[in-house]
Amino acid sequence: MTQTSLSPPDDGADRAERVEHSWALVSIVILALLVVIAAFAALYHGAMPQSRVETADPRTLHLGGEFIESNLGSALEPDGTVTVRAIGQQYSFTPSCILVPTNTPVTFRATSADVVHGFLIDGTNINLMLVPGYISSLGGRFDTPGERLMPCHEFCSVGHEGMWGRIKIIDKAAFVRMAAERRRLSCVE
Ligand SMILES: [Cu+2]
Repeated sequence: MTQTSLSPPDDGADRAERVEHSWALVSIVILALLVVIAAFAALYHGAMPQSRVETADPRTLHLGGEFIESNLGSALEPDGTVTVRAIGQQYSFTPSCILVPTNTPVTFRATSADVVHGFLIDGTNINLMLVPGYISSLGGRFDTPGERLMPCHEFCSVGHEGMWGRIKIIDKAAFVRMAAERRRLSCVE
């Protein structure tokens, strides 16, 4: 008997183990990459987990709180940014014309008073779903003055096709002058 015939037959077990280790390593690298992406999104973009979800009772929006009618429209904050509050309902937005300044960080906060609506500003990546019971929020910035359309892009029943709003972007100095006179601004005539 020779030495080689005494060793166990080569059934590929070693090779299979090596392959398994390689695949395990690939999975670990993917997991590590996802952790890095999540950490980057959380720290750099200020993304929050779903547990931070903000709610607003659609039955009492008109009675008080953030989305009462007198609080809708554009507000200049003490830090120089602008907050826009709006409501979508069958089949219009309130306010139906939103006024924002150029070159200013703008935060949109909106909700729905009835069914799901869409909040989309044409030609930008501002695109929200307005879900009754929840507050949708997104930041944006506008470089040039002008006017943009804001169609509801979630089918919300028979009058959906007539549900349009407008965004009017005006010079920052003019906006600041108007904000000194009125607490909430809009371009509704
Ligand atoms: Cu709608």
